[in-house]
Amino acid sequence: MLFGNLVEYDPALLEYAVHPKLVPLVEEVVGGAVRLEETEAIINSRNPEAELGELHKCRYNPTGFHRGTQHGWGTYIEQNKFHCIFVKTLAYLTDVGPDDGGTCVIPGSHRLTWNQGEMIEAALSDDKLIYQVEASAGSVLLFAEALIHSTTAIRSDNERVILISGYTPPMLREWPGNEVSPEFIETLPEDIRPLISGSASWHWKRRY
Ligand SMILES: O=C(O)CCC(=O)C(=O)O
Repeated sequence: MLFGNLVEYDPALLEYAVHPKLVPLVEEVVGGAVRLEETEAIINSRNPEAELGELHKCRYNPTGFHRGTQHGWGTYIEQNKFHCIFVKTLAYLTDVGPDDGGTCVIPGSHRLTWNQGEMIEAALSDDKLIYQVEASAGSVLLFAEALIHSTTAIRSDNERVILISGYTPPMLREWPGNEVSPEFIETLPEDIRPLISGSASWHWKRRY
């Protein structure tokens, strides 16, 4: 079950998305000030129609590798540091063990300009090219969206709950469907407002 555009729904969700411990880490990867471009939550559990035996045949069961940007135009290197203009944070609200559908990623894909389909095909035929996240409830995964990643089929009886926040530089647009109402933005304290509304200005406050 996927819930989208959540930031107006509950103050706790806003508080998390703009958390002062989280945002500087995101800014470090993006390379400057950021705005929130999407918020989502996913609650998932094992597909009752999936054969458990089939799910155990593979070490990992990614259900749709993808990425939101790619190395070469969505990333840059500055002062020997890798940056990406689209960063996600995934907060795991439940413990996620090896059978609980932790996010699968293709390590290193965020720095490759190779064909995405070929990288996914290679990873699906050699599980050494895949890493599956395991986490305790409360952990946050932060990654560049140039990294190829996927939701993973659950093999256990556990439900998995995650909160997703995406960030970009302030002059970029929100993901379609994640528009935040001007009335809500009006209610926000001055310091938080640009994080939610973005900015029309191309004067980007950099980390350097
Ligand atoms: O469900 C997951 O673990 C990954 C979510 C995802 O693919 C995304 O946020 O783009």
